[in-house]
Amino acid sequence: MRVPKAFLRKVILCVVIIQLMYILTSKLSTNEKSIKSKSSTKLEKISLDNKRRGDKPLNSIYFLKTHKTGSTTLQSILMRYGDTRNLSFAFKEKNHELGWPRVFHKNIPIKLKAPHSRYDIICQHLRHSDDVFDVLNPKAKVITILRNPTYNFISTFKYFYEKWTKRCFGTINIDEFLSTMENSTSNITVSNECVNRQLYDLGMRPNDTVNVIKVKRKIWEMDMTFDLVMISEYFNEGLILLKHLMNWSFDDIVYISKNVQTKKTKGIDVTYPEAYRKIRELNIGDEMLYQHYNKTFWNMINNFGRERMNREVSKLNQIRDKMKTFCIGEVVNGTNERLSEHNKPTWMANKVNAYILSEEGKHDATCKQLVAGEDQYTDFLRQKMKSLGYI
Ligand SMILES: *[C@@H]1O[C@H](CO)[C@@H](O)[C@H](O)[C@H]1NC(C)=O
Ligand SMILES: *[C@@H]1O[C@H](CO)[C@@H](O)[C@H](O)[C@H]1NC(C)=O
Ligand SMILES: *[C@@H]1O[C@H](CO)[C@@H](O)[C@H](O)[C@H]1NC(C)=O
Ligand SMILES: *[C@@H]1O[C@H](CO)[C@@H](O)[C@H](O)[C@H]1NC(C)=O
Ligand SMILES: *[C@@H]1O[C@H](CO)[C@@H](O)[C@H](O)[C@H]1NC(C)=O
Ligand SMILES: *[C@@H]1O[C@H](CO)[C@@H](O)[C@H](O)[C@H]1NC(C)=O
Ligand SMILES: CC(=O)N[C@H]1CO[C@H](CO)[C@@H](O)[C@@H]1O
Repeated sequence: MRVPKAFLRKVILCVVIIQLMYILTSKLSTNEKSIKSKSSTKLEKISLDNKRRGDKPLNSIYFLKTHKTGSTTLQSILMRYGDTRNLSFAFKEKNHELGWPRVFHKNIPIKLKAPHSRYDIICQHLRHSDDVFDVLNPKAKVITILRNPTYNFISTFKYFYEKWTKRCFGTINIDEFLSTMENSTSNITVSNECVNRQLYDLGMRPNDTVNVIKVKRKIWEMDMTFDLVMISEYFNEGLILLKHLMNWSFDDIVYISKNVQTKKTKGIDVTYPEAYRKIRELNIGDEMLYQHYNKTFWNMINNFGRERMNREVSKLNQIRDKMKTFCIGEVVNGTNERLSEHNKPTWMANKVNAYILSEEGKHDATCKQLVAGEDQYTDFLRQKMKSLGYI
């Protein structure tokens, strides 16, 4: 049987193409695998049963504090932990951040006096750079927290400086913004530093946060650096993982929510589906980041055991309920005159809630620590570090 030449050529071409594709994809997938196995080393190394470190709780931690993610609540847990144990913190002489929005530089925090040289805890707002590791206790665990980028965006829009919102979006009214986005056909271009704010806090330049390749590289670097990336939507589960990472107790992770907006960003406004699609697109870098770490997070929970997690979360909730009943008299608007100085919100007070302590709570050190405002607690700890001779 004679086979036409043209047909043979086609068959050969096909075979060659298929082989090429096979080689390419297998190469790609091994590449991916090697990146994966490499990148998961740090996150998988976490020993959630604390045998290898000799049962001692760990006292050093770097928390990269992202904006509008529930990070103030987590920060207050770390400040209380360090306060109770006289640990050292990285602070500036004044202010309550570490140079944000400038990228972190090791000369920004106040130097420690000998024999201390490296900070036990870094948990103030900063824009990440690896300089952090030059001044941090080398044994420190490294954590951060991320939130669904769409809610993070809306929350930032509503909460941040009006000047910033106006510069970025031309209006400070979220409804006006959404309704304009909804039917506008032109491409949305938002100027620098207006979107992908989580990657921005993580140290990326604004232009790079929309570059898919660079975002992937950033995620890969983070996989090598971070011991735990918490997810705001599963805050309590994250705390349980933190507790095990650090070998801390339930009492160490009890908290009272901080800086919660009185009009919380809970869901999306269904009037503007198209606008929300565009917001998601604009925050593509943060979206990739979030999807990746949501997966990692749930892998960690599966390794930990779902049942075990549920048990621990409900125990945490029981302890929190008890603590709240004991400590809190009343939840009020942040501008309420009856708030005492040490727990008055100093930032956007009219937009967040605050707590008035119960009679017993007013005389209890832990209750006072639990509700202390971010700025006041920072001032207090800085003063204490001076009196302990750390700085
Ligand atoms: C912390 O420092 C204070 C003041 O020196 C001291 O009274 C207290 O015992 C210290 N606490 C711990 C846990 O070391
Ligand atoms: C957008 O356009 C649709 C269809 O023309 C219209 O029904 C809708 O009201 C518009 N939405 C806004 C927010 O202007
Ligand atoms: C939107 O951007 C795309 C890609 O950059 C471009 O091809 C398209 O023409 C733009 N559309 C408008 C209406 O500007
Ligand atoms: C970032 O992007 C904007 C808009 O595309 C451009 O004007 C600006 O020069 C870029 N900045 C840097 C540092 O690349
Ligand atoms: C995060 O992961 C969980 C578990 O896989 C999933 O149920 C949830 O929908 C994810 N969340 C988002 C926003 O993707
Ligand atoms: C909180 O109080 C301020 C000032 O009294 C007021 O403008 C604001 O609307 C109040 N917020 C809420 C949620 O009640
Ligand atoms: C505070 C705390 O969680 N301590 C634990 C540290 O790890 C050992 C060994 O797993 C436990 O027995 C402690 O309870």
